[in-house]
Amino acid sequence: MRLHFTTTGRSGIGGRLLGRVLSWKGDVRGTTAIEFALVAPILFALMFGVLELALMFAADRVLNGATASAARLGLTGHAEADLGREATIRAYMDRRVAVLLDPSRLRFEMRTFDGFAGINVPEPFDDRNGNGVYDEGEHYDDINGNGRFDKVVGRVGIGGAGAVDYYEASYPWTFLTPVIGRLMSPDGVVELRASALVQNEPF
Ligand SMILES: [Ca+2]
Ligand SMILES: [Ca+2]
Repeated sequence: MRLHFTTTGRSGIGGRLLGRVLSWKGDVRGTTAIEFALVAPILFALMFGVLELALMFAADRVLNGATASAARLGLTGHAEADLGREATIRAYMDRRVAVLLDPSRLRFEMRTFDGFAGINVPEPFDDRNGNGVYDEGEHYDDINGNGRFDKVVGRVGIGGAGAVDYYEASYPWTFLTPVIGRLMSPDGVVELRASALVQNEPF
């Protein structure tokens, strides 16, 4: 941003102002510093934002991969010594996500069904707008008592041999870069989600 003026006289307030502007024009180093000071915060915010977006997509892949692997571990009936099957799966899940996520903020739930029938049964809800799906604000019966609406109910926990088990993970990814975070969601938090449905082996 360089200022170029041509003038024939510098009388009065306008002239004095013009004189100052012209004297600033001569100091190129100062202008460059001001330009950098103005542009740098935007540039750094963009750089961090792009980095955070890339991290979020990587975290999403980690969450999906971990959930699929946890479900595969679950269907084999494997349990570590001193741990039950469920605790073994939870510990495995925590280890897998820890590369990019904070396991203490991870929500990981397991539900079980006797067979594939009934897996698409949601908690009963009052479909006020008649669109056939649950929408935020519609009343629902919290059958499994977890404080939120579930598209898949089932019994809490995992089942034995031959049972159909459903694994669901979610993680609140919080953006540190305000502008990019606001673009993604009003509060700068994006809920990453992953789920897996498997039938247990006859272990
Ligand atoms: Ca609805
Ligand atoms: Ca519920």
